[in-house]
Amino acid sequence: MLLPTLLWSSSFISLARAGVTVYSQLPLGGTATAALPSFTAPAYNDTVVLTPPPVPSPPISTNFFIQLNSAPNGVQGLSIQHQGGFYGLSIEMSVANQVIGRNSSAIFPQFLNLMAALTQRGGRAQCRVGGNSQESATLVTNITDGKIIEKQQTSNNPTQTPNLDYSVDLLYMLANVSNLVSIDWYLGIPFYNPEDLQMQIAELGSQILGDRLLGLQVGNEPDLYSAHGHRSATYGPADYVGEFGLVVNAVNNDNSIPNKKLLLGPSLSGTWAPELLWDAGFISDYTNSLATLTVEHYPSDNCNARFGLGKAVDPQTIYPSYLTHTAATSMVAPYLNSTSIAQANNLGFMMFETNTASCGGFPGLSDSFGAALWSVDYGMTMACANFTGGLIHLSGADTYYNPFSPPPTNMSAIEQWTVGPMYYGLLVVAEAIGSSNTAQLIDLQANSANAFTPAYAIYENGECAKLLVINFVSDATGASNLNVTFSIGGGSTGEANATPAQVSVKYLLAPSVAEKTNITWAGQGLGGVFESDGRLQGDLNVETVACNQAGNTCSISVPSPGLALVFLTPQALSESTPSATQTFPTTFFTKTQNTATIPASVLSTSNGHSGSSWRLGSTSKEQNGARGVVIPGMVALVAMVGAAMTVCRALTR
Ligand SMILES: *[C@@H]1O[C@H](CO)[C@@H](O)[C@H](O)[C@H]1NC(C)=O
Ligand SMILES: *[C@@H]1O[C@H](CO)[C@@H](O)[C@H](O)[C@H]1NC(C)=O
Ligand SMILES: *[C@@H]1O[C@H](CO)[C@@H](O)[C@H](O)[C@H]1NC(C)=O
Ligand SMILES: *[C@@H]1O[C@H](CO)[C@@H](O)[C@H](O)[C@H]1NC(C)=O
Ligand SMILES: *[C@@H]1O[C@H](CO)[C@@H](O)[C@H](O)[C@H]1NC(C)=O
Ligand SMILES: *[C@@H]1O[C@H](CO)[C@@H](O)[C@H](O)[C@H]1NC(C)=O
Ligand SMILES: *[C@@H]1O[C@H](CO)[C@@H](O)[C@H](O)[C@H]1NC(C)=O
Ligand SMILES: *[C@@H]1O[C@H](CO)[C@@H](O)[C@H](O)[C@H]1NC(C)=O
Ligand SMILES: CC(=O)N[C@H]1CO[C@H](CO)[C@@H](O)[C@@H]1O
Repeated sequence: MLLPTLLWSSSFISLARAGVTVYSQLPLGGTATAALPSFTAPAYNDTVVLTPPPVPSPPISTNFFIQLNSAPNGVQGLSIQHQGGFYGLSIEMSVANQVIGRNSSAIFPQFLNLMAALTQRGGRAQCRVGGNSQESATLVTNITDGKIIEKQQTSNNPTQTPNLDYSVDLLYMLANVSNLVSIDWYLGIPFYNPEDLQMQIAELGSQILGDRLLGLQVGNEPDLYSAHGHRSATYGPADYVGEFGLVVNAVNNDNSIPNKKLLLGPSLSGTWAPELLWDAGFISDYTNSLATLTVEHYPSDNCNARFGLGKAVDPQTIYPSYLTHTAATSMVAPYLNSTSIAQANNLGFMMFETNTASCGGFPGLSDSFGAALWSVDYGMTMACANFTGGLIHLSGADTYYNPFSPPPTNMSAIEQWTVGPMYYGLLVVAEAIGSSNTAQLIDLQANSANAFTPAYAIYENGECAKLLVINFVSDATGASNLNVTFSIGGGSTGEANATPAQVSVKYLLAPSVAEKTNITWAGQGLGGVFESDGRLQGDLNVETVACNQAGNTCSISVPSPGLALVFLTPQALSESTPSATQTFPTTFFTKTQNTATIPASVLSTSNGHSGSSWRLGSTSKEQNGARGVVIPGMVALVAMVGAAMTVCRALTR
């Protein structure tokens, strides 16, 4: 096997190691004994709690009926069949060494545990390593101290995007992860300078990840390139289509990239309508090169609070808009034409990067139980609308929306990870869509399409397998708890009665939508700030509900707030309920000092920016503000990398 020369040189240079990391052995679940050091709190330690929206007045109807077909055949508008792992993660490339592992042989067991919980339910998981930081990422042979990733101070860069250096060991790390947990990966080709393409990540990614590499993104939010100063003011959809062709040619002429159908685009943020790209020939020109069509979108942004950009948004004021089904349907509506165009062209269509709000999310909102309900409703709505996947973005410790966060590097000897509400959304959707690769969904328009009580049916292997009901109303009195009665077959379906004698129900629960840490899924949780080793804790609680088989009905309750996933067959329950937890032991923790900091202004282009007001502010480069402000958490990790060993073994594989 011929490998690029870079591989060889990296192996030599990394032989020069620097001993800067000290390890100590701690027992699994070891607890802190020392006082916490005091410094600016990371976002996940922010104690801001919002006030839940008032109970709707007039009150919603809490008793309603759902008629289900027993087989998919009779169901109008059922979605395409979905693969397991529909809902995955988009990991900002610059934090991969804080979230996934330090290098190919020091993978964080907490990450593996968290991902294993998803793959045990969904059969596999999809992860993207990329974002704005991929756009200027350079494969280098010699990062100081053998780190796999290093961010450069970029005071000379007019758009203040971090230059990211990475070593090939980053890719070996991803391959090693996939050997332990069933994760498929997406990477991105740097695209700020299409005349001087850097194809190493495509070449090495293909060689090292093989079939585990699902796609290579070409351009992250190109509809913002002009506003962010990466292209001229006149840059438009046709220009992007033309530039995309340069990558198509490069791939087609590159023997190191055997799969020629791996490219992803156009990854629009919502500034250009996708139709502009379809009309410019994007799909017809590149059908043989495209793996999947992609878009990226956030419903709002917190850029004003974070960077003084755009309009100020008060989290409390917009909180209610997240807590209805309309949030999901309005996010998905602009793409309905495109998911159908994708289907007609035998292409997937993914929401490639999304979360509650760009610029780090909103305190008290993005890290609340309400965000977990929002994310389930959003994921299910995308699946109903024939998206083929959605990736929830995860970035540095300064963001409120992370599904999970490692502790600050200099505290990790004594602290555990923090799991946010968004992670529970991933868990629930992993179970709802399951691992059969046959799941077809329908939005039931339940309760006369009441926006506070969306419900979905999930058909698998030719039968009605699951029912999911969300109650967005936060009402501690219990007066808004739902009593949902359903029938399978019979009634208007023309099918034989098919309601089973009993069903199993798992609940996603918290005392209020504003709750931040006391969240449980089927009785199990991942604790609060610094409390998780990535494994669900507590006893599994699956409720069995007896149905009225003679009357062909079944009634389940759904607390306010809360969510019920009803398993209509024993197979559906066992498919989504791992009998044993796959566990990766926590064998070591770092004890390093933070060694590098980057300005807040750099973060302003590296946290997934596509909120509506972002474009306005970013046109003025000087407003990108606050140079030199230190953000704890967004730091480069110090580690020793011995890529030489890895490379030699890879060569003999
Ligand atoms: C951890 O890092 C922060 C930010 O760099 C610093 O203020 C704090 O003193 C450090 N704590 C320890 C225990 O080193
Ligand atoms: C987290 O918050 C608690 C309570 O506000 C505070 O005591 C602690 O120092 C904070 N920890 C960090 C790492 O910010
Ligand atoms: C990662 O891969 C390298 C070789 O490719 C191997 O030496 C190392 O043990 C692997 N680590 C894990 C955790 O699998
Ligand atoms: C869907 O997109 C195609 C291609 O751009 C366009 O011709 C058509 O008018 C669009 N249809 C709707 C309903 O927007
Ligand atoms: C999804 O695709 C299926 C199969 O083509 C179709 O019947 C259904 O109407 C589509 N749903 C939406 C919302 O476009
Ligand atoms: C739920 O609704 C069903 C059907 O209307 C009814 O028989 C049952 O008593 C109700 N349960 C509760 C707890 O109100
Ligand atoms: C946690 O939430 C549950 C409801 O989901 C509630 O019964 C319990 O009392 C709460 N525990 C604490 C410590 O607040
Ligand atoms: C990875 O990092 C660990 C801890 O820093 C170190 O012991 C190990 O040698 C490194 N492995 C490689 C392959 O670089
Ligand atoms: C010391 C050393 O070898 N530095 C080199 C590191 O790599 C860059 C390019 O990747 C070179 O420019 C440096 O000279």
